[in-house]
Amino acid sequence: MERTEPSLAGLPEWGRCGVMGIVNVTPDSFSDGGLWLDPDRAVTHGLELVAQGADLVDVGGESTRPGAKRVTEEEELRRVLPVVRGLAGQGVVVSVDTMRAAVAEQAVDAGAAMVNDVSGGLADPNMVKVAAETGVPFVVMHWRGQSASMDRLAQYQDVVTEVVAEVERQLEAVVAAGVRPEQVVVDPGLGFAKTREDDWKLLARLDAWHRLGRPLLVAASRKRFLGTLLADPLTGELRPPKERDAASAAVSALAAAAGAWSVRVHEVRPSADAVRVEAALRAAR
Ligand code: PMM
Repeated sequence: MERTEPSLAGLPEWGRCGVMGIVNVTPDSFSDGGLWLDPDRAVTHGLELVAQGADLVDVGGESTRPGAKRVTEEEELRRVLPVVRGLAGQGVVVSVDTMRAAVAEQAVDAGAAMVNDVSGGLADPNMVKVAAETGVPFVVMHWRGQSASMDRLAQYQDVVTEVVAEVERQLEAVVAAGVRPEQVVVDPGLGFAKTREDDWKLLARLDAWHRLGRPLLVAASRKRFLGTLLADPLTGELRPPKERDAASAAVSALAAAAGAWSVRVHEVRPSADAVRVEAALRAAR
């Protein structure tokens, strides 16, 4: 498939699908909750991810797993800012994973180069203004509502068409509110108001995003649809999150082949290798 590489304000070009490593500074994220709550450990982990081949590191202080309760803004800032500052201070390209305008703004002041808002500007009325004013790349992910209720919102006639159209509308809305189109990254939001079948259908049709003309971020890492796919055939028990990394890397290779701008993963090395394999194949054509 044709590789569309629209320019993305202020970020380096990798010449292949990028790898975004995840540092969740949370006690309750579904696969790594509690591991990186201490800021020094979180910074060390982020640097390890870069050493393993991450092109950028996504720092988040609030879990968005289905059913998760929201943390206060104060607590989110306390978790995220020292880690953003520590990593950016060492030259790492940092993205901040937040739905709050104040967190995004202060994280950019602390050195973040990108804002990853899983609500695409819908959760906080001030977010789009902050995205416009800071001018950094801004992720518009497909989102239908907060984690506490999102599983009920997974109702589609034709999931691919509807998800792309809803993101396109939000892309138009953020641009109308002052965000430059070159800032925007789009994301199907796998697992957010999606059934397992919806996630597979979206992955099967990543080409449907090309018409938006914006870089595509794919975040499948360790998600439940992979746990279900790899469930124990005897007991039906889901494969635990940390044992979904080979499948996550397989998705990375396929997403790269479908022209994704970047994949977002917990375990970086296998996906960093996978996107390099895909780039070598592409170059040999
Ligand atoms: N998923 C999670 C968190 N942040 N950001 C983007 N852009 N896209 C996603 O699909 C996404 C995200 C949930 O996964 P985690 O708890 O493992 O970080």
